[in-house]
Amino acid sequence: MIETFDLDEWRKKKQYSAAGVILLMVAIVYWFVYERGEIKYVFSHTMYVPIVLSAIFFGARGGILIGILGGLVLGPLMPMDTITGEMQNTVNWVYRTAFFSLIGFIVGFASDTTVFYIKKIKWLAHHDKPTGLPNSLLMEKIIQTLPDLPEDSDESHYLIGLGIANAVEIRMNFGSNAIDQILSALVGIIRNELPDNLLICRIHYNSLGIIQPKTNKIDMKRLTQNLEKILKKPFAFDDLHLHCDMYFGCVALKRVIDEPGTYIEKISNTVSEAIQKKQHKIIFIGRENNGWVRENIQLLGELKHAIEAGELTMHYQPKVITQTGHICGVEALMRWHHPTLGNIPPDRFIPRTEDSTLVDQLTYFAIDQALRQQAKWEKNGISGMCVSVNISVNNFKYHDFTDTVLQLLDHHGVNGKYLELEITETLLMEEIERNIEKLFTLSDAGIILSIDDFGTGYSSLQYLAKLPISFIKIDQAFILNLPADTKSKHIVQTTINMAHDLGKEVVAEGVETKAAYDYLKNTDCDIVQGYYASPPVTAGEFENLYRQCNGQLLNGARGTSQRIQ
Ligand code: G
Ligand code: G
Ligand code: MN
Repeated sequence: MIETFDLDEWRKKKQYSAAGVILLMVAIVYWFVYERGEIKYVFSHTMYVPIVLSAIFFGARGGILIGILGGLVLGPLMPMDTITGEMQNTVNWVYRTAFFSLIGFIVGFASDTTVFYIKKIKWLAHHDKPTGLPNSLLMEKIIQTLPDLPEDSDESHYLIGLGIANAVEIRMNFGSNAIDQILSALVGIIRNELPDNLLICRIHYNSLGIIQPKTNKIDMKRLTQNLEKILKKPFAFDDLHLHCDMYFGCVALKRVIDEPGTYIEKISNTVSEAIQKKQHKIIFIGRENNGWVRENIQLLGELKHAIEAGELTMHYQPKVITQTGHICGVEALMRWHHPTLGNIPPDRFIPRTEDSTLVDQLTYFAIDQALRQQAKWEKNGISGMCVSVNISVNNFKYHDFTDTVLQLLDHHGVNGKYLELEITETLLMEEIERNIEKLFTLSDAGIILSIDDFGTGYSSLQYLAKLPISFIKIDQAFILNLPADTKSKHIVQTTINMAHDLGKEVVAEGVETKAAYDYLKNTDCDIVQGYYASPPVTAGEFENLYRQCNGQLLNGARGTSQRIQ
């Protein structure tokens, strides 16, 4: 923040010395006028200097006081003419005194008003008006003053962020002052029920920031448990009791190392994450993971450039028809080779991108590359490859997503049946109603749709039957331990039966061993994908692989299977 000149502080600091100087000046003016020998002339006007000074430093009252004092000093005791000893008329000095006081008052009033507004602006810059709480700027300043704690101490400073997840809903239905009132009520409860060394601030319209300095883990646990209880209560707004979905995120630190401004960002991020995952969250900031927020945001910032600079590429993992061992398609998986950070694993940037507005560009890139590759293979004699691309439900939030996909098919001259879109189970089911129509538009164009990571979320069987989904991809977690793990076997078997009953096919992901492959073959799993057949490889490597095995990657004969390569 830019520090501006603060009249109020300056006044307070200088008041003692100013008082001395002013009185001295009054005396000097008296002496000066007396020495000049006559009050008739202009010299008496010099008295305005101490009057104005006093008004600036002490306000209207100071101005009037020195006005009167100055008037009296130059008043009855000061002769009109020191040589002749002629005295002043009373009206003369009384009028002058009144005038001095008036000027003192006017200047003092102006000075007081300025100070009042400076104080107000200063307060507003550091506080939230509706709740009167310190704002994020002041909170950040307070954080910067937290003392360092030893690394091995069991105490930390805790920065808690607390957000209302359904704030938009509340604001739309009850107006924005509902949020102000709820937060004020919450602050009241926190002050009553939690330790009183907490410093509470408002960091966004829907969230509070709380500083709990120097606390050990046990006390902090108790505090978060109490906070959880408090957050479950309904909050009063006018005569109503409103339910707020509130989540908190907590940042623990031993010492303040970051540049100012970054802690509020960290708190906001943990709150957002807590809201998104619908669970309270605690993270620890030590020296080693200090840069995580910044790095994440920076990565996102670089992603657009990375797409243009060709740092992103697609790798392809073959999918194999279980019974014959023939390659029927590939899953396109994104890889980022960063010029300084090296290979960045997809889990480091994809989930963040999927939640950001960059998701449409990322998916556009993936589909564009995959279709270009498909067309190229088709031309080079590797025909009938269905390329699947992972998409996010957030893609559907862009209203032109389906049109864009259809245009891309058209642009590359690829038939819709050679493009498969994989959507994770959890995300698909969460927002199904909104996206159903779009799924049908895609499937009407011949595009294959599949549910990814099946078994990790909760699918509605009703939707599963109704949706134009062709494939169910069983999550790796259930495949990796086949055939040893009985539970996995039950789940896989049940899923396959159910999918077949619904007229859908099953893909097993994460097939790493011959034993798993054999098991899947005997349970009528339709397609397998995994390291046993091949890891994800570059387009060129895939071409070589395909040609070497003539499209048959595994030996499909029942009971005698073996990798052909
Ligand atoms: O190889 P693997 O580490 O590639 O992939 C990790 C995760 O990233 C998987 O869950 C996969 O679905 C996802 N992923 C890989 N490539 C893409 C992509 O192009 N788009 C999207 N949305 N997700 C991808
Ligand atoms: O979520 P999705 O199914 O899109 O993710 C595919 C992920 O699984 C990719 O990260 C890919 O590299 C990885 N993968 C592919 N085959 C295997 C395998 O056989 N074993 C393991 N552990 N991972 C695999
Ligand atoms: Mn996938």
